[in-house]
Formats: sequence, structure tokens, C-alpha cells
Amino acid sequence: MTDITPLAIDSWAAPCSAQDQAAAVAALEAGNVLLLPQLDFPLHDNERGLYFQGAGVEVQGKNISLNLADHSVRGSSADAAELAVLRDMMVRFATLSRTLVHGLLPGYLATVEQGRTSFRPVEVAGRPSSWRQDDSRLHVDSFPSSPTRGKRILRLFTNVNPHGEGRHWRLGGSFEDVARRHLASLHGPLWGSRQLLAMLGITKGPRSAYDHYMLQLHDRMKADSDYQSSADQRSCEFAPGSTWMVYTDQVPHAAMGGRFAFEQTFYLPVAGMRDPAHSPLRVLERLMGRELV
Ligand SMILES: O=C(O)CCC(=O)C(=O)O
Ligand SMILES: [Fe+2]
Repeated sequence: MTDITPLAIDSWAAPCSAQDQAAAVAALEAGNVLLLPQLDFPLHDNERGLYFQGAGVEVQGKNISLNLADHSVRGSSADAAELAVLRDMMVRFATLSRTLVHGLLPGYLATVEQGRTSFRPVEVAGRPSSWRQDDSRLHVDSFPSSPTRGKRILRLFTNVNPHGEGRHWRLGGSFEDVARRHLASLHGPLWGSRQLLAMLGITKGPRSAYDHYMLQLHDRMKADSDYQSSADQRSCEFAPGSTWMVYTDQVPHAAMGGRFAFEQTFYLPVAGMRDPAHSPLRVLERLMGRELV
């Protein structure tokens, strides 16, 4: 069963002890959630005004996202002045997240890449979606249009809910158990399909065999109602003012309720891990008896 490992860190930028650094990498790579119950992301008054009191800014999808490469913001209908506030807030979260990852996980420094940043002001419970996009079903993350070719997906969340409301998740069992359960129902890619998807611009670069199987695993998990209800699982609540990190490509998770959270995605090559044997890529390769490049 997935454990939640707490660490008493209350600053994004203060130096971390060697003991905390060792505990953090061990917990994450073993497939646990690393919880920093005292690490909050303080908001400025104008940011609070925009999002928490009154009208707010309309959100187009399930979240608002920031591309750090050009500081472009997607998914909000904010006007120019509001957009500037929104962008500053998200850039600040992205910068603090990177500082924390570098300080707490120094072994990742040389290879970790920062991905998109998101702000999630929409209530998760009751959000309409297709079963495939329904994150209230247990799943491991795999992005249809962004193949990782085996790179790890490490995500950091902070709950900034101003009304005292937690963010509610379910957590499933180990990646290996989930992979074993669904392995027989996964089938190989159609010849040429992965190249075609990339040529048509549907995927950013070609999917590897790993991406193909991970997407299927994501879909099988969400479609399997017996797995959803009877699999080993636990409920948990992340309190406002807390931060948590988890390898979401490895740990089955489902978001059940809550609003107002930030999220930062990082990518890490398997070779950058302290123990690559824990990666979904290596576990799948071992179970399938072949390389998934
Ligand atoms: O928004 C959340 O709390 C997590 C949703 C989720 O499953 C994800 O972003 O991968
Ligand atoms: Fe997810």
C-alpha cells in the first residue's frame, strides 16, 4: 500500500538536511507520497482578490496552465491586467517549486526538467468528463499528446484553499501489482501508427513502446470498475497550506474533491534516478521480458 511520508520542511528555499534529502528520494522512488504539511504557498492580496473573493476569473478547462518557456498562460478568460497577476503568481510558484526540488533532491539536479505549471481553481467533485479524462478514477499518469519515452513524471502540489477545505485523493497499491493485473489485456501498437501520430502532429514526437503501453494501462485502469472499487486503496486528505510530491506515473491516484491547488510537473530520465529499477519503464520491461524503447 502506498505510504505517505511526512517531512517537516517549512521553507521552499532553506537548505535541506542530508537526512531529509535521503528520506525524500527514498520515499518518492519507492512509490510513496512525500508530504510537506508545513509548506504553504503564500498569496499576495491582489491574487486573493482575483481568485477567492467574488467574481474571479472564468476558467475554460479544468485548469489554467503556464508554459515557462515563453510565460504564456492557457485556459483562462482573464483580461490583460488580470492575466498579468495570474502569470506572476504562477511564475512565482514555478520558481519556488524548482528551488525546492533542487534543494531537496540534489541527486536530480543534473537531469531534472521542469514541465508545465498549473493552477486548479475548479472544484474536482462532480466535474463532468469522459471516463478517459475522469481523474476521480484511480490511474497512473500518461499524457496522450506528450510521450515521455520512459522519463519519469514527478509532480508537486500545494493546496491553497482559503476556506479550510482539503484536497481529497484516493491512492492505490504498487505499480507492479497494477501492471500485473492489467498486463494480459494490453496489446502492441499497430504497425506504423506511432510514427503516423507524430507526423500528423497529434503527439509531440513519436510514442515509444513504453508510451504506448502506459497509455493503455491508464485507460484499462480507468475503465475497470472492479479494479476501481475492489483494488487495495486508501483515502487521504491534503490540508490547505500543505504541499505534496509524488511520481504520478507510478502511484495509482484519483482526485476526489477540492479546489484551489497549484501543480508543477517535472520530468526525470530513468538514468537520473537513484534506483532506476523502481521506474515504470524498468518494471514493465521486466514483466514483459523485453526492452520498451
Ligand atoms: O488535481 C489533482 O488533485 C490531481 C489530478 C490528477 O490526477 C492529475 O493531475 O494527474
Ligand atoms: Fe493523474
